Amino acid sequence: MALLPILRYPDPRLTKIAAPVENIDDDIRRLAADMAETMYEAPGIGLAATQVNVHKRLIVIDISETRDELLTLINPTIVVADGHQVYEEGCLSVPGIYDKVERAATVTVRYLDLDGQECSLDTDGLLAVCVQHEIDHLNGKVFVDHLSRLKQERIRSKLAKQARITA
Ligand code: K1U
Ligand code: ZN
Repeated sequence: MALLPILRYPDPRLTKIAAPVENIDDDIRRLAADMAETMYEAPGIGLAATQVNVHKRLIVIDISETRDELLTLINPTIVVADGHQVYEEGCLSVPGIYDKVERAATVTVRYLDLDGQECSLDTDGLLAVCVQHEIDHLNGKVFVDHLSRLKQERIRSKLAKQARITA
């Protein structure tokens, strides 16, 4: 397995729309394993393939405290979304920035697992937030895009300053 580099906002590659996975083969299984390792090491509770510069519709999530409830979702689609919730989100591509985002309170997501089986997940709370956050990545959107223009500008300049310091 391998740790993969994570793209940082405002890298334009984070705005690409990911293509559906056509074949669940060993390459996809290896990518999923590498993404899980990268998410656990970061550490994070989710990761989308877009964030590691692979533009395929694949996400990994583990919101458990024990870090042993890995979900791998291929070609995830939200088929039902209901209600509203506000959660303070972070993002491995936007390090050190946290802000409140409003999203659906409950979602039903359909996806394929690593065996190509069709699955459906009804979820709420943090898992629903995380699923929506990761599917946003596959659609070229980061949580910052949900914030005001002023906040987006402040975040861009803060991250640019950090990048200059660490260069
Ligand atoms: O997609 C990502 O960048 C991962 C992101 C997922 C996420 C967090 C919060 C709300 C919605 C989606 C993260 O994992 S940021 C790091 C984080 O939240 C965390 C890290 C370690 C332990 C617990 C949480
Ligand atoms: Zn993110």
